[in-house]
Amino acid sequence: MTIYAQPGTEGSKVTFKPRYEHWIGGQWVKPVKGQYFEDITPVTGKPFAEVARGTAEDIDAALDAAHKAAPAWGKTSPTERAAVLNKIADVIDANLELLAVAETWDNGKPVREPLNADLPLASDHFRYFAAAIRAQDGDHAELDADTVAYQFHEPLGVVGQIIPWNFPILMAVWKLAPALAAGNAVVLKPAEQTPVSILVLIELIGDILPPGVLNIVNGFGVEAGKPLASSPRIRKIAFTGETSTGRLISQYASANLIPVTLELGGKSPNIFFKDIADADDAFYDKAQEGFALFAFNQGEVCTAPSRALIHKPIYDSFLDTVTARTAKAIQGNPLDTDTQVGAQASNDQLEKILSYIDIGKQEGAKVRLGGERADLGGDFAEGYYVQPTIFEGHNKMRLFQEEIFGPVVAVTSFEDYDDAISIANDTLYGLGAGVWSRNGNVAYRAGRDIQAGRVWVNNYHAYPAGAAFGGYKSSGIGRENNKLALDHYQQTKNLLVSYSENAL
Ligand code: TXE
Repeated sequence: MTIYAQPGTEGSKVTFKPRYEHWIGGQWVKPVKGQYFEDITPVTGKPFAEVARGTAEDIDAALDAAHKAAPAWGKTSPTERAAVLNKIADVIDANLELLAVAETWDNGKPVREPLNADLPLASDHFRYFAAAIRAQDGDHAELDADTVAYQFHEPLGVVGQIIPWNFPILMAVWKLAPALAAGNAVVLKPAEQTPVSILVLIELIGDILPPGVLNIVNGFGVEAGKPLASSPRIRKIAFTGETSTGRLISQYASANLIPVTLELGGKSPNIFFKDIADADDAFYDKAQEGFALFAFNQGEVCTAPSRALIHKPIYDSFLDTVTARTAKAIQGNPLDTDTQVGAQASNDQLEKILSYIDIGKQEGAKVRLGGERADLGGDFAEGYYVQPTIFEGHNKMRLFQEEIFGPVVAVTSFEDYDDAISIANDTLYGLGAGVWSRNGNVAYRAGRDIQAGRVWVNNYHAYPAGAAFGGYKSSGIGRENNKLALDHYQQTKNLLVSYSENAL
């Protein structure tokens, strides 16, 4: 067990600056309008740094820098760009504890997550796209004996990226790695709730990239995000966040006829078939863990398994077991490596979750576990903690249909295979899903029948760089991860060459 010192106290791995600016053209730049906002740590509910409050003028300055840098960066060889990405990965690995403490302080997640997942995944992501861009081939078609059509990948130029607050560093990296690998210059806006950990990363990696290739403008959605997403000076916008905001981003982008990738909300079903009770102990244990993952990262995960569907014959016994197991999850100081459930990212998010817990109770759902704000006392009394909460109800309830984005799972039973699939697909969303069965036929069919972009079969919450990720239905457009993400950041150039000596 390690308990990291709180930033600002003796022995802390990270020392935050009192004030953070924008990162534009390879340097720290003050906001044109001179305004700042406070970044609050959800761990204690107290402000810890001021951050530049960006506006359209700052976005313009960042776009100027990006346009200046884009042509030369776009012409570097894949080998050169791969070397830069690999260097960034090395710096992340070398600063693991510093970045993990910064991420925990900014977002509230237990430090074991960035140490073991977010940051190792982030450095691996850069390495994956470094390799992918070097391995990417063009294409050609022989149209006739004298005519060849060559297909080349070219960078789009300058792209915009808007980031959420639930995995601040990892979500930035998911977008940056393919964009930079493909040779684009980027203007990125972090979420206003969690800007600082990304800026701490920039302090470490900023000089590795040529000035202007990566620019960060901080600020709020309408003030800074909208001018970025609606600018005619970007060739693409990538966004992760709420579905309703995703619709707005689409509208802004359509005015300029640029492509969008949207990674939006979810209400992911996690389906437990009856045969798991007959499986060996290790597998049954793994399935129970798969249920309890709804509280992972405080439920602030777009693919959180927030609806559990349990086969009727095992409903009571499985629910008793997983309720007891979830009750043992350690909630406490997020800087303690033993802690499994930390703080919600913001006061707004805390209030949203508590209001959904009230809605659940009013709808007549039965609380099996939790159902209240968690009071940790001491330093953490003002922090944003919610007890892991298990509700029983039915799929028509708002609890089952609306994204809560908290450590709250809505549980129901199903009769048979068809019933399971019909409940699973009775949702606006289609981002993630889980299937637990030792019967290969059932598991495979369910994986194919569920309308979601990622179905985990006999595992959950794995995010390897090589596995394509994205939503069906209202959960989004396009894919991240996997080499196919490069397509979203590249233009196709077709060069149609005649080698014939004859006249046309
Ligand atoms: O999201 P927003 P919020 C869901 C989750 C959460 C809810 C609200 O259910 O409770 O959304 O969170 C920027 N033009 N997810 O309000 O508003 C904003 O500044 C341009 C799921 O924080 O979508 C931030 O950088 N940009 C999700 C980013 O969009 C705008 C992760 C996300 O903020 C903008 C986060 C605008 N008009 C929340 N308005 C997931 N899929 O993982 C806001 N932004």
